[in-house]
Amino acid sequence: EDGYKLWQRYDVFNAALPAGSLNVVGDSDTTHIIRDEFRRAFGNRVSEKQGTLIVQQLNNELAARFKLGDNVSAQLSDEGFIIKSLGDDMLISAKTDIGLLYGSYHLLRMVFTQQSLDTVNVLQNPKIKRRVLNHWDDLDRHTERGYAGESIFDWHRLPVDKDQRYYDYARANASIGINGMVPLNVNANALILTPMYLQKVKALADIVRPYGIKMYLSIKFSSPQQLDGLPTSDPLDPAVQQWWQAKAAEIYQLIPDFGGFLVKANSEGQPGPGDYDRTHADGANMLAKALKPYKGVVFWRAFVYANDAEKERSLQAFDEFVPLDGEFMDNVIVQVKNGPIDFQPREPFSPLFGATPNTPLAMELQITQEYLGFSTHLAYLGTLFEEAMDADTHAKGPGSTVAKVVDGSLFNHQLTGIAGVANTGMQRNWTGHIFAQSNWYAFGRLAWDHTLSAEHIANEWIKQTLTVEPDAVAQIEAMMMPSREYIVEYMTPLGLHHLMDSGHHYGPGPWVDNLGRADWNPVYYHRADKQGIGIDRTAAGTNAVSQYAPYWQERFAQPQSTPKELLLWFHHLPWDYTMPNGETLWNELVRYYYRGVEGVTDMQSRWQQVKPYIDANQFRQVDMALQIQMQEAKWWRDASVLYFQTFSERPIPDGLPKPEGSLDYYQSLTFPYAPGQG
Ligand code: BDP
Repeated sequence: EDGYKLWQRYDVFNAALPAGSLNVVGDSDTTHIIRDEFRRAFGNRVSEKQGTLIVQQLNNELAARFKLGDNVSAQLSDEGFIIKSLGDDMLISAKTDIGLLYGSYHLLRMVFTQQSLDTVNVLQNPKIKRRVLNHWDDLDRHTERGYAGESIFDWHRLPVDKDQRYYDYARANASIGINGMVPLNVNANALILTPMYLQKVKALADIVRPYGIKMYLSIKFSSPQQLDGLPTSDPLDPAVQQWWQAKAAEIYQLIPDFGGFLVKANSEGQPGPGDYDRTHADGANMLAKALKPYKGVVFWRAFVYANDAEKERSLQAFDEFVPLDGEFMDNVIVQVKNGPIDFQPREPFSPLFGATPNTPLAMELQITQEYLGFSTHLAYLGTLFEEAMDADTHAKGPGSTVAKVVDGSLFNHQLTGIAGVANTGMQRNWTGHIFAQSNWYAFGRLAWDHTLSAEHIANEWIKQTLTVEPDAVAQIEAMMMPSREYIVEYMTPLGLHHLMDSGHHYGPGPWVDNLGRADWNPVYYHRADKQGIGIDRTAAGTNAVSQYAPYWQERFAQPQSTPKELLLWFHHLPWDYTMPNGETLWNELVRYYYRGVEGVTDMQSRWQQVKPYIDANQFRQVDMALQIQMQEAKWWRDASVLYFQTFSERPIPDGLPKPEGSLDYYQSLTFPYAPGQG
């Protein structure tokens, strides 16, 4: 088993169709996919029951026969489904074939996670409407922040070569409810909008459509100039507006259900409306207007931070976007990273969530592990995603979670979306580390239903991917659930952040202080000195706390009431500051670094215990990755502790082994060929 089949192995155990026969009604590409999927899952195996599994769009007769109730249709969205058993028969029904497909995948999940199918009565609708993978893949197949080989999109051979991988990609996404894809990096290439490339995009769109997946494109804001020599890309210039309208018409001619544009503008060197003294709303609305006749939308990213030595970086997106609340057209959704800085192992929620009642916000999560150990560290991110969703903004009192902002329920928005930065590549197992598949899986599952727990999702994934043996499932769950926290501990404990080395972001670089911009340097974020460590974001410091609701302002104002995990995110504290358990900050900090490494030891020993239940090839791959992770966890720990010790001038607490190398040694390491660079 090389991991190619992801969580769709179907051979973890031999299951039978949960009925005597299958009747899929319909003749669309999607219903063919449904038949094919059942065949893959069960071959010719059927249960001893006599009944039939019917997969059919809803009609009155079915509703009456299966006692679905009068208003079942009103309860279902276009993507929703019901599964109901009646005697020996079972029905999967929906208003659309895509709903049938989702229902079928749900039933397969129930079978392969060994849930009881005696009496099934399920009705589900996705909570968030646009569930989109953002690939940071370039046209030359380099993947920015990709650690699983080159891009799966072979633009050179498209549109003729419709690689099987594209179909398998679509199957995997559909099985977890992902319904949108952006195949091109947000650091976009204008060429994607040329007729030649649009033909290639069309070929991909045609492949994924029957799986319920819409195509979106990242665009370069300066495309009118770059592609057609216009003198400007000013969004208020009529010729520029016309250019985009004509381009939209051209796209929809080829791809009638095209989803829309994703835009990184005036961020990290990308062009944007700011180049012409226009606002983000001016830029987004120009594109939104071009897409509007076709029901397309604009995902406009809020990941912006100017080169402004005066204003601390975490403040900037909020300050730029909150004043624009209400100015965006109704087919614009602003895409916000989960935290205020940049996908760190732990961040507080972005204060933008809850602060823009008149602007729908999509949340952007990073599935690829740019800051969490690339594809050699076992980091189950279901827990991170869950933490991000469940964070309570208190924007409208308690219970105003980020999830409710994103699913539209808090401020009553119909346009809802969530994006995950993909971790796919050409490696046989797609993600470089088998456990990294679980993060793709968790993203999809949570995007569909953010009330699912990370633990539940891990359990589902393990059973479909690795083993159903109960003891082994429990052991693997015990590896996955704390795995992200271990990484936080050996990289950035207690609210530290942005301590990675420059450019490639591989390994520790807390000492880095020489980059072109102050806020690219780790020293900007940890501010360690002889007195203490941490960045003061209270009113006495950068005052980032003021961007949160009063509930959090009060709590973040004092170290005693700040959650321990975010302590040094909000406070600069003396080395001898007394922690709740009576220890000094220095001792606690060091202990966390060591604890993270112990966590990796624990994962290693659990992995050895499950060996008899895991495919030999999968076992080996994870075993080797854990060895690398162990080396790198120690590297992070030792380099960080030695570096911070030069400020604290305090000993490593008794009982802990001394670091293996010297600080000079760690500082001398260079990695010119680290993967996935920007
Ligand atoms: C950062 C990445 C960079 C991306 C940027 C973004 O290092 O490669 O281009 O985010 O989200 O985390 O635009």
